[in-house]
Amino acid sequence: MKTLHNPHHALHQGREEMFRGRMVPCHEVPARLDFVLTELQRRALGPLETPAIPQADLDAAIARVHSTRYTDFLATAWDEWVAMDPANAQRDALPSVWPLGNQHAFRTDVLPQNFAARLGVFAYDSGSPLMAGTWTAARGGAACALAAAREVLGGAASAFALTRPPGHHAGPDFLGGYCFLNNGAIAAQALRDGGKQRVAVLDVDYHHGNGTQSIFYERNDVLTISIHGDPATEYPFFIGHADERGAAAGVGFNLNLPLPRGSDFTTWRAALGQALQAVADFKADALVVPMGLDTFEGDPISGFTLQCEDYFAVGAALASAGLPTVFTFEGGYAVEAVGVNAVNLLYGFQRGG
Ligand code: SP5
Ligand code: ZN
Repeated sequence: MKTLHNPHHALHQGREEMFRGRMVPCHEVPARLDFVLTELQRRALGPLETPAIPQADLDAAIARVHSTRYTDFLATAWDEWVAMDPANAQRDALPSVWPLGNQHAFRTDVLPQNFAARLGVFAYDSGSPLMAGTWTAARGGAACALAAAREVLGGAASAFALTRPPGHHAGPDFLGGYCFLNNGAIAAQALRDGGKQRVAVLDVDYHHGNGTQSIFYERNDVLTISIHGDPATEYPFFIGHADERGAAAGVGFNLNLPLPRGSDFTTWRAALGQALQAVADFKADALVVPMGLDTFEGDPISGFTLQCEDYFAVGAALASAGLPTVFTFEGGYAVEAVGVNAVNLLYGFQRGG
């Protein structure tokens, strides 16, 4: 399996995130990717490359899943943050005011001139700091996702987009959950545009893949599935319940499998079986796996109890779908273990189901 990794990832390096009224060190750190890369080298899973994608192709692929209003905002966000106050150059940008949902009569059709307010229109939490290199890093990640999709379209059995910041919480026009551009959605759409008729996205991160769900919610050509901590107690809290089945043409093409905090691998694996049955029923011809490793017992912000060895079985089960597969790198915050866990999963996949 070829890995496409993002040479710009470390340009995104948040200092602190807001947690319950105070600032705490960021969990989503550059070392996460470095541990995966080192482990990939050590165990020789396959070639390691950086993507070679023309800028115009990249822009087009991003525009297939994100609104221009949102990407225009991201492209200039840092400069506008600093323009508010030169002292802002020393601090990451975080929102502190939000319009809530439209049912509250707060308007988002008219963008405020005040940048901090505009940030609140496009961000749904205060845990996802944005800095000078965020846009470059996020674009570099989208290029990995597109390059991985092209690998598979070119006939490869699988490819891995190893990038951060992660993507699965980013929606058509919003950031959050450490995510800015939805790499898994970009890969899924690129697979569709490259000729795959039915693409399944099976999100195995601890947290619900709300961004991906939102992007494809009204579509029947992309099946979105997520196995995650029950939003009743777990982030992102306001979405990810089992009764969200899709809308309009997409009714029946979204499947949420929330599990209680504390669930072990036996429980998790049963949900994976259900997810794979849905992929088979859908008759998908390609698969995208937003691969979070925050289901690991040692994860500092999550609540499942998977062990390092369990990831081999996860990979093997995913391989049993028998589909060309793109993996993206999502969460996983037990930094020293994330490389081993990621490569165990990919090895399990490569060995076959
Ligand atoms: C991609 C991904 O896994 N995003 C997860 C975003 C979770 N954001 C909220 C996490 C709250 C962390 N709480 C910190 C506790 C410090 N002791
Ligand atoms: Zn996560």
